[in-house]
Amino acid sequence: MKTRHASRLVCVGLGLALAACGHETDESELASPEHGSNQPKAIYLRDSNGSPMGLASANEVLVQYKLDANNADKKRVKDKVRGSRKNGVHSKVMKDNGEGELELVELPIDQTLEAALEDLKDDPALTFAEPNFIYQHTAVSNDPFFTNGSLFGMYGNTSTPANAFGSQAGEAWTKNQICNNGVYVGVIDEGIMTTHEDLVNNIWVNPFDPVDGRDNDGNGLIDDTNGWDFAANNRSVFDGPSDDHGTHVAGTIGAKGGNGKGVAGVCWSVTLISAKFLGQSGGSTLGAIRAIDYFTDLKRRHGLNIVATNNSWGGGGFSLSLKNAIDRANAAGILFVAAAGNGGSDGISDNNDTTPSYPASYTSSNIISVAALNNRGQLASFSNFGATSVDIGAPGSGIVSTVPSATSTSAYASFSGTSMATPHVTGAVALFASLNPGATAAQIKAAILGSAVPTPAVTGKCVTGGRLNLGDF
Ligand SMILES: [Ca+2]
Ligand SMILES: [Ca+2]
Ligand SMILES: [Ca+2]
Ligand SMILES: [Ca+2]
Repeated sequence: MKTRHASRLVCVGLGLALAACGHETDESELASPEHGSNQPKAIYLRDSNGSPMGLASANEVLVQYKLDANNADKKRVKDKVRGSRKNGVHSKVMKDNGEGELELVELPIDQTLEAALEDLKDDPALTFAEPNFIYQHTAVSNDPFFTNGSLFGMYGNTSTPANAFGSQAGEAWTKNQICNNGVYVGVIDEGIMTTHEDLVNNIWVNPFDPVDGRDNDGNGLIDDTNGWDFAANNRSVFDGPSDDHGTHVAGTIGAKGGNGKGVAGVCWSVTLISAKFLGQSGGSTLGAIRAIDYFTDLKRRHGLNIVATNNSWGGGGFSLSLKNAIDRANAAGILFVAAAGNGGSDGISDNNDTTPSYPASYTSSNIISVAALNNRGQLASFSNFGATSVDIGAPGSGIVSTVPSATSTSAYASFSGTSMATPHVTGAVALFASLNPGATAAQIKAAILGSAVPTPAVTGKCVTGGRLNLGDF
């Protein structure tokens, strides 16, 4: 049976691959019991005025005992928050200064940091209790493609280098507003080069299905370690240099920043999961649906904090089954960030209001449809637009990111396309989710669209009439 085909939105200059293939696979049963949720390792704290304080360990609290606190006091303090001793320090200088022990208390998984601090604040044995903040070495990119002026998509008005038409990521970083690896993003695309030097630290390793030839987590996929290849129906999500588009997209979302190598993605720390469904000749509706449902299942059964999927692909006509899959993701609180499209067969901007481009043009409320702007804030010549059907503009022309070389070593390349604009927005979703752990998908989408900077090139050409601005989260 032939299925409808989706083509990747490839880079301008490389041509649009509109190719057919029909990988048929059995739908797997998704019937295992729910597992416990994965608690983020870090949360972003704000003070009572809403001002940013920074990242802190989500499951730890520091308690400063008074000098005369005894063991019974210390037990009472920990029992109050059902915590356990993890570490402590009582140095000579502390004693000489009349201070008791400073103890690091680990909280149980169902105890929030905020509640623990509230419970401890008036304890008579304590001078104070406070978060165990997480410090980064620096949040200024030292990545060569950032510092040499090649990475305009990450720049802001006041970053160094600067470009007002960038996503403003560089400004967020200098405020220490950075992502954390307790936030997960699905990349529905070609595969990702999981061993790339600038990605390897942010690639998901499935804790629910160890490599043993068995489908331990019961999702029908044996040893889906880094995700799954729904095109070839196997566990290798990276199959060589042809997985360049997926690897490029992944780098814009989450290439490691501040490591002195290559590029910096919007999110220096985030967990990337690959759902490969585009092979060398494209992908199919069935593959896309299986990829989308893969993430919905991971979130529903395991509680993985998957906030968005990145969808830099398009093609085909209206598919109810594909829309249904997007709606299932919506019900699980997963945003679907989608490329507006690259102008169809002639590569010249189309109006999606009159000529829909799927999946971006589905009406599902979790979709954010993204147009591409160049480094002068102009709509890219190929970029689709739509006053009601496209949401926002983002950098998508001359975007440098991670790719495999011809011999599958780590490399970098410049691509253009709404495919490249989309992951800037997906990265912004992950950043906002990192900074606001309780935010719903609808709240995250509203924040992304609400922060857009009015931009003449897209006035009346997208819902926000503006471009991505993640510098004011
Ligand atoms: Ca599995
Ligand atoms: Ca296994
Ligand atoms: Ca494969
Ligand atoms: Ca880097």
